[in-house]
Amino acid sequence: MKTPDISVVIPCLNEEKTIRQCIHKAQKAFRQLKKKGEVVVVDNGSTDRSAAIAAKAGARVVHHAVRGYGSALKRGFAESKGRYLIMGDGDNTYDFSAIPQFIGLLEKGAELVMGSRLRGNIDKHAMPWLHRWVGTPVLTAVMNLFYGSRISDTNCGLRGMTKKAVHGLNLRCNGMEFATEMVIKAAQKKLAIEEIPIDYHATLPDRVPNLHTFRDGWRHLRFILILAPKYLFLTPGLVLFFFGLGLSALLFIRNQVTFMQIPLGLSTAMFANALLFMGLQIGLFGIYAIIFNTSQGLLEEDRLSRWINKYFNLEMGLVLGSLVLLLGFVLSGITISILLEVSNAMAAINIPVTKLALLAVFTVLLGIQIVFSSFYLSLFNLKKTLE
Ligand SMILES: Nc1nc2c(ncn2[C@@H]2O[C@H](COP(=O)(O)OP(=O)(O)OP(=O)(O)O)[C@@H](O)[C@H]2O)c(=O)[nH]1
Ligand SMILES: [Mg+2]
Repeated sequence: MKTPDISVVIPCLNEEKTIRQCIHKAQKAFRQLKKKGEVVVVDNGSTDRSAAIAAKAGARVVHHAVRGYGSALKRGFAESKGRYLIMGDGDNTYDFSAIPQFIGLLEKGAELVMGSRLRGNIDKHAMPWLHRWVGTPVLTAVMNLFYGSRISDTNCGLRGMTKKAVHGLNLRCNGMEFATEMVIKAAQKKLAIEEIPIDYHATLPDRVPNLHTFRDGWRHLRFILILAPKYLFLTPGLVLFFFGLGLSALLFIRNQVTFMQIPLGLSTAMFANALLFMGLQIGLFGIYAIIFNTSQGLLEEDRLSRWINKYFNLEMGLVLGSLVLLLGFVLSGITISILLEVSNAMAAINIPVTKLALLAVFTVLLGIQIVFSSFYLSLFNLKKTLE
């Protein structure tokens, strides 16, 4: 028997009312294209008649015990025989009649073809207002900014790809982050990504939605952020560091600095130094995270990560750290000698405003520290997302 050119993979969890229609539309597309195709339905422990209906409609049904959207798709891709793969949901929200357009682009050399609901037609009740105008555009914008993709609907579940490309991506997420992971890795690998506008239909009114706006939106955003240490840690860290350094240097060099007629003194100097310190701290988080990501094979190496892996080693850190410490000791020595000259060494200097400033500065620092540390620590929990 001739092996199929096209494999349509449908992850399926209790879709008995719609799965048949999805399969039929895919088969119609194969006939239209005059190509041999197969529909692989990955049943994820459905408790309804989905599997039996799918088999009767002519699909190859694969049972996969590990739950999750990504888990089902990974299995489906592994089972597929076609050179071109199409993925789409079994709830009849995506229109498989668009398959020929996807195949057309793949034949022209695209490696990943993304559907775009936002550029196509969305049925009146198909997408909640918040997803249409906030969730999807924001997540897509962040993806484009962080990973250099140029797409308009990162969450779209109707996609086409070559089998070769998808196997090279080493996709690991079992949950719905799978959809995001695919775009991140494809963009990083600089695959040829194309996009086509598609229709998006409403689900049946009695279907219980699996997607929870805030919980799932946040799950995607969190995944996008923690895999982008360059933007999450390194950039804010360097901004804080250089701002603190600049301000600190300015206050040190010039005796009288005023900002909007307010003279800047000791409290500002303390704040500037604290920012400098915190900037370094967050920048270091970025470096740890980049080394972690590449060592675990979570992300492809790029110029920055290669540079960091090359220069940031223990010996370099020890030399740099010792030099900074030495500088600190020298500055402390100078400070102590000046203090001894101008005051009684035993007298406590007690300026109330300075105390308050200290409290304020360190409360801010503590806040920043907690936010970035929790992001950093969440990297270690990434295993849960990947299993
Ligand atoms: N959520 C979820 N979907 C699964 C799973 N296994 C297979 N699927 C299928 O994956 C496809 C996408 O799931 P949907 O629940 O439609 O996800 P969605 O379109 O993001 O969200 P809503 O349609 O708004 O609930 C459907 O065909 C599901 O049947 C699973 O374990 N979890
Ligand atoms: Mg759906």
